Amino acid sequence: MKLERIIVRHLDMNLKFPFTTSFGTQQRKELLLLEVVDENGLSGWGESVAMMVPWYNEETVKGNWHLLEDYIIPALTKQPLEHPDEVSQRLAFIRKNNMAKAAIEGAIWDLYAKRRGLSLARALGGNRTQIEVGVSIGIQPDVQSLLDTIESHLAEGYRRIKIKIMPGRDVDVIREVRRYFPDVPLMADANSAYRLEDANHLKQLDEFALMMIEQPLASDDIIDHAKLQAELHTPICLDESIHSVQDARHAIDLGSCKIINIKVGRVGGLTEAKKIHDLCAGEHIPVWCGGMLEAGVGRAHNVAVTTLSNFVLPGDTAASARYWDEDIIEPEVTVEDGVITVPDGPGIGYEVSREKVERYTLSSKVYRRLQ
Ligand code: OSB
Ligand code: MG
Repeated sequence: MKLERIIVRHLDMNLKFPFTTSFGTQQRKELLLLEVVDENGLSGWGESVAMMVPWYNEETVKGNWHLLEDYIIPALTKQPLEHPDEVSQRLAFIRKNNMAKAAIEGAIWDLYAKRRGLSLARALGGNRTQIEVGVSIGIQPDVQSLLDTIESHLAEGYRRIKIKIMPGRDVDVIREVRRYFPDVPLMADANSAYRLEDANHLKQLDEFALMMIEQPLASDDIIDHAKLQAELHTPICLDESIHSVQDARHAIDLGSCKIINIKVGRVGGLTEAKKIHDLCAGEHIPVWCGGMLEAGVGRAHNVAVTTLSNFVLPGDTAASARYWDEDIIEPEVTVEDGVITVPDGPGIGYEVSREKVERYTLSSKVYRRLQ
């Protein structure tokens, strides 16, 4: 596989709703869309999930572009690639910057699958034809709007509800949610809003039979999470803290979590995501696929990875129409009765609409292979 051309596009899209977490509110979504073109003119697509502001991790949209232009693209166009697994090896000299690496690795995986006439799900070794999904609901202005939002998503068929929590918007809110929805599969995501000193406060959550609490403590911590897990009945799920299969092993060994949220961008790509998946399968740690408010290309990658067998809990991959008036892929990702039917066409299995991409593109740049 020779990468003849790589096109980086900077898109600006409008979310249908303001999304509020313990770190802030976002209404617009800027993202980098990556297209890699091989010697036969075939294209593979990837999406960077870095945010505009380094709230979730240290990466940003602009920072990703710098890494891609100055280090990542030159390293990958130097010599042909046989397999997408080589991408992470070739980029190992770059510390972290996992979302920038994952964006182009995803495009190369898509291209690789298309060259073989395989769906990306199959190329990864996945075998599900349908995946179960839930929805992640941001912090709402008041409890009534939260209850209304939950009700409408349940009516749409979503299989589990995740709500964002933060100090002052936690135990009382979840008590109200449980009063109205006593049996709904429910979980809470704190995005690192608490400290170990809050353990007694967080123990109050044990009475609500939550499926899990996601990333209660610091975004780089696995030590205090182990101490907290020893005090809580509610399973802890790690999101922000897991950047690699090594991190996953450490967290499992320490007892820092009972569940892992796999985000392809956070761990540097599909190859590493698969390694974490396989490790967790062997350790009887269930995994699920997180979300970063992806546009269609990133969403399609999430659908494909979720077909691996140890993705046993519903993920955050909601329908395109939940986020966007108009997504950039055709057809859009749709959810029926809480389930997405995995496309079986080559690669990601959704067509990228160049016309729609054009509409959201702020700027773009073409990089050519050095002869
Ligand atoms: O912590 O899972 C998170 C969105 C942006 C950054 C971090 C997170 C999220 C979500 C949204 O929870 C999931 C989605 O609907 O894409
Ligand atoms: Mg999270």
